[in-house]
Amino acid sequence: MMMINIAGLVLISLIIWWFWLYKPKEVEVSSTNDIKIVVNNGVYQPARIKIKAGQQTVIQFIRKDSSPCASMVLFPDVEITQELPFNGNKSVLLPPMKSGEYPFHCQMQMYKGILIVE
Ligand SMILES: [Cu+2]
Repeated sequence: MMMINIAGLVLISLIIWWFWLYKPKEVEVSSTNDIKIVVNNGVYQPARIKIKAGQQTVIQFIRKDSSPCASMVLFPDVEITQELPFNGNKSVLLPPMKSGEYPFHCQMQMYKGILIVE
């Protein structure tokens, strides 16, 4: 009985850690071309991307996580949904955007990133 309780506690704290406490390492990229994001271990890396307002941007996603969670990336504000091939690269073309912050994420929002347009 004791063991089960401990296992339950560990599980609960893991869940809390994952959803509320864990912050992906924030790496900022400011660039207009050759932006690459690696999708692995539950994080986009980098997860903060600075791009220029008013011009098209191409971001290349490199997916290394085989879980179905990683198989899609969504940019809800510009209505882009892109499937990412496992162990492959996929370029996503973003239209010119106004300055602001635009989140992007997987379909379940476990992978999270933000585009900073300025
Ligand atoms: Cu997901």
